[in-house]
Amino acid sequence: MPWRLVRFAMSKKHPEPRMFTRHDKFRSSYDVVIIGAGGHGLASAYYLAREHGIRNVAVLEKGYIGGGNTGRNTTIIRSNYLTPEGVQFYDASVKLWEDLSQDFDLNLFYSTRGHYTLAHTDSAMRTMRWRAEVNKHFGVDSEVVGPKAVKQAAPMIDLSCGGVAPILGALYHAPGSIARHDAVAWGYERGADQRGVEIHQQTEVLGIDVVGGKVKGVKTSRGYISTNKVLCAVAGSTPRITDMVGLRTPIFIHPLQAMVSEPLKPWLDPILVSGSLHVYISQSARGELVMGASLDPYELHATRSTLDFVEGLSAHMLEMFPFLSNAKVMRQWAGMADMTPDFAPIMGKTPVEGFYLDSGWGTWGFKATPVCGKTMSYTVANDTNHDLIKGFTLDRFRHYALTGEKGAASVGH
Ligand code: FAD
Ligand code: PYC
Repeated sequence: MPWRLVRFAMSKKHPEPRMFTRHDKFRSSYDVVIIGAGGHGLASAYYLAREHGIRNVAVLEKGYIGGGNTGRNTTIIRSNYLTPEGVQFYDASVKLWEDLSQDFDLNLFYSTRGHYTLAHTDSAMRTMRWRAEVNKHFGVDSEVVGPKAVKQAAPMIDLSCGGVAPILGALYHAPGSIARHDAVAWGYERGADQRGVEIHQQTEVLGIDVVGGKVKGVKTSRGYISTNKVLCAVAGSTPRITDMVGLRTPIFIHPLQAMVSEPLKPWLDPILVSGSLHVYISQSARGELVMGASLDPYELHATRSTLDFVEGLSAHMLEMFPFLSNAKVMRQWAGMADMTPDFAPIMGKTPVEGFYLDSGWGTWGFKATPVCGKTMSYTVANDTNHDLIKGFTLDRFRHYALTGEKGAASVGH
């Protein structure tokens, strides 16, 4: 048994170093208050401190670190989007992911697997070609491949999908990866904490003080905080916060569910997504099959999971992989996804001075965690939208200048 473990077990004098500091009181004011200790809020705090020298920052979290969608997602990282704005943004994120474990000195289990978006119809093939061309134009590694290449990458697949929806080809994206999601939150949180940022768990924001169109402070379940800058990073709860400052957005909340199987011997290297069968799958380092489907079709502000979901997903999964018929589902869960009309996020400055949005992350925001931290910290520090988020601002809805990303939203969510 390692000596450190024995010491920890036997003596109160040698406690295990904590990942971050607990603060019992607030400071009287903060330069920036961030609502939400998910990956996005914590990454923004980290880069505010590291790159902009702004350390007088509080991150307020009503639950626990990473307990929102950051700890509920299926960890797919890719940049094979459809719009120029999306491709460039997510590509910048993938580049940051590649060095993040070293950056944190913490193993994120970042694992590049290759990502196949399967096409079962002629129109799906057309969209794959479209995405491949836009991707290549911006230097992103994507190409259309035939069924043979799919079979080579995933030999256990039934290319006819039980005769229901034969696979005609796929968009292959070599950089497609997965990572350990909790560790991402912990890495950002530890890095922010070491630089003087305060993270307050069990602290719910109940109101935002706006005077003359400017942010003045935040009311919380643990008291009042003065600040002139608030960043809202509360995926799935955004409308509750925007209501506090009288801001309207076109965000609707839908549940997104997922499930994992019991651990199996490694048999699936790549990540596979099928828009027509509404399923996606990867195999984690622990051997579990991580699986998901489309959004639940109803609006719901709750993380309820359903039997219907397990039955539907399993049926389609067996069309692709009939040999899994005896595999057991180990657990299932749901998250609340804040959906926008064009399937792109809503980021940046708002008409309320000092109130910034990192929202509309729907079903696709885990992969964006590092680039959100970079771009939102810049935007908050300089009170100017970062160039990379200019296609994602709230006022695009006023001007009907949408950033239509639905064709790249994984399972055709
Ligand atoms: P969160 O991690 O949700 O953090 C927001 C935090 O705000 C929460 O911890 C919450 O408790 C807190 N909060 C809310 N209200 C308040 C308040 N009033 N006061 C204080 N704190 C508050 N994306 C991908 O890129 N790839 C995927 O494979 C993928 N799969 C997904 C699968 C599922 C099942 C789900 C649900 C989502 C998936 N996503 C995926 C989307 C991704 O998880 C999210 O977009 C991303 O995690 C959002 O991160 P965040 O930090 O903005 O939000
Ligand atoms: O954005 O790739 C993605 C994704 C997969 C599942 C949910 N989101």
